[in-house]
Amino acid sequence: MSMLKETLAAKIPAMREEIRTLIKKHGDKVISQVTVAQAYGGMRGIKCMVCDTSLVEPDKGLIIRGHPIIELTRRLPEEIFFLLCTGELPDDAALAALQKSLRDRAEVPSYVWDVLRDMPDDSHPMDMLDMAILALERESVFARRYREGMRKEEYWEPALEDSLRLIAKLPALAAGVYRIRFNKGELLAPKPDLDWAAGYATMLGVPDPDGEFADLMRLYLVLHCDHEGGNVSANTCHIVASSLADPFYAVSAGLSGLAGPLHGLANQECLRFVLSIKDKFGGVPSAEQLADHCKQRLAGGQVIPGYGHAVLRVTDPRFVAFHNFGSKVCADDPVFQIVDLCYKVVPEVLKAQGKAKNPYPNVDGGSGALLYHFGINEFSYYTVLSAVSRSLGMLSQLILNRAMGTPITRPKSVSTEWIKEAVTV
Ligand code: NMX
Ligand code: MLT
Repeated sequence: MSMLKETLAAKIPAMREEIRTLIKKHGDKVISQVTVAQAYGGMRGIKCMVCDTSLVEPDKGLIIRGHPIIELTRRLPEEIFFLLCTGELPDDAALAALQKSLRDRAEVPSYVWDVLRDMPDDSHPMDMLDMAILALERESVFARRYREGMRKEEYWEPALEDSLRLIAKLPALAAGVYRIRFNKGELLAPKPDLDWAAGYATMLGVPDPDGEFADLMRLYLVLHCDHEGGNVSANTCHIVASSLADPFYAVSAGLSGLAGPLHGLANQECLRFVLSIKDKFGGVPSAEQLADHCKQRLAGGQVIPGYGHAVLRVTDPRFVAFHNFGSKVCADDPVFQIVDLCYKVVPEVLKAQGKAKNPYPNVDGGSGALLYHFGINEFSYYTVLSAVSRSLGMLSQLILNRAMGTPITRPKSVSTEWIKEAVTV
């Protein structure tokens, strides 16, 4: 087993003790309060859950274990998974051990391919990925060990094993979804000598003579990995796993949340929006034309995909990282140029409308243009790429929650009648 397990095993007793002491000494201290508007408004801003893997600062963006995301863009996703789980970046030996653990678990059972091939031709790629993960649930070591009667302190170990099994298979599963759904021919064999993201790039079958597509995949899988605990997918995964449903069930549930257009599906919607602009104006419009187009869209009651955020109040650093990549590899591509023009125009349009609390681009504002540049023009596939990455965050949060003995989630709901009475006393 990898040094990841040993590192976690060494840290978990102190982490448990720290939390036990905190609750014992300060369990009755208030850290947040809830207003009526928050109870009706998506619980925005209420501090009522703990996530140690990462933090989203409204004015800074994603910070993973103390590292701003923009400083991690040259790392491999496997390194980020180690960091999310343990708070440390792996050294060369720990990275190699983790990569070997993934390679050893990468084979996808043939029944999963049968399930995917039997699905209707027009299935959304996210349906297919979800279905594949659910089909794999029968492989869960956590579920088996639970049935056999494992001790609570041991929960994190099979949770880690299931997580490694799932992460190991995700590149092949996701690439298989692409090739089956879009009739790309035979499945391509994984190359064992490649890192996780480059292996995925190869299995997709995208021509990549100079390795730029593999670089994009590494960046993509790092940037989408985690966004603290309250976003829809992480929160959903957390709640489902709190019932001790195993990691396959929990990740599949989280990814169903990611498939919503206000969350992970925004990247497909965003490219659809950018391409519709290209079609309408026969290329890159003027700034004035683009502003008018956006105003019309807002007047029609539609959102501008790829802009706004529930927590961030600045340009998402993940957008900046994608934009920097695009400026290097495809500055002349008109699709990227429209993304670039949106970056200059849309914030002013949203500010003038005065509704969105954050008028700046989020992670999905530009990534689709880069995938399109490399020939992945089936944009219903884009959320699958985010899903592969986001599984790293969901699973690291899950492993830590099982290690800390986090109980089943069960907040109290109240009725509108109850609120009316509460506010009139
Ligand atoms: N375009 C138009 N209107 C917007 C936008 C936008 N991009 N963002 C927010 N608003 C509106 C929002 O619909 C709401 O309107 P109303 O009062 O009529 O309901 C108002 O502004 C206030 O919303 P906020 O409090 O600023 O945003 P909220 O926290 O509720 O939602 C998002 C956050 C991300 C769901 C929202 O900004 C949005 O719908 N953005 C477009 C979709 C998108 O890009 N989602 C991807 C997010 C990133 N991800 O990976 O998940
Ligand atoms: C995310 O990456 O999950 C999104 O930015 C949404 C969020 O954080 O709420």
